[in-house]
Amino acid sequence: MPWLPAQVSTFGGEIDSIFYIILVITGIIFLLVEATLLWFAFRYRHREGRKAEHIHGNWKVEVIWTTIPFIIVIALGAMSFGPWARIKMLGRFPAPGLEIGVMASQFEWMVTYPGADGRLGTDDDFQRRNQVHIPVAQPILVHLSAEDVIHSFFLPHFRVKQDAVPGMDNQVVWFEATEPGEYELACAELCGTGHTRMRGTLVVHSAADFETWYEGATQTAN
Ligand SMILES: [Cu+2]
Repeated sequence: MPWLPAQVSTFGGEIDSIFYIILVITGIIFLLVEATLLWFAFRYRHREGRKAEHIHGNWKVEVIWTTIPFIIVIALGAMSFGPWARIKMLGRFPAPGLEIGVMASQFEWMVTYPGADGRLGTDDDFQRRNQVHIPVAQPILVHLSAEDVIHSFFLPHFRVKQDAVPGMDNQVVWFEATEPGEYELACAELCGTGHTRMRGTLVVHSAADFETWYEGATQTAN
């Protein structure tokens, strides 16, 4: 559909499907409610000589308008539980092909990559400001943190959005890219006067290009 950005992550399609199902259900209900409102406003408009009547509830109608939304909400919950568990539950994360750290601050993203030893949190780690480089077709695990206020790590093309809250350790998010290219990294939490400038670039490389970039980066870092 044209109004969402093209999606390039392994789980983006599932999220879009859920989004459209909810949009259709809420859209139909919205139209029905507005049509009923207009019809009632017309049907029961003021007329000379007609007196208003009091009604004291209608058991049957109340049961119907409680049961139908209940069933819809339970069905939506059941439908989205599988994708939710796979995308958000720590124990279900896939083994990462690359782990990076992202520190959000007013107003930039500091990205930390593991150095030649392949491990984060060691001396040979290196950093890039507002630049995330990843290989295509590999699960990427991001360790998110915030230095000052709440920010939100938003990759619109990947259907990824996760708050970065200061003082909270081990906020993690994962995703896997399906297409090489350059994509936007935005902050989705109003975090101060420079919020709109808080943009980074996510570069998805082919496997070979990523090797080249990574080798170059580790050499200049040391
Ligand atoms: Cu921010």
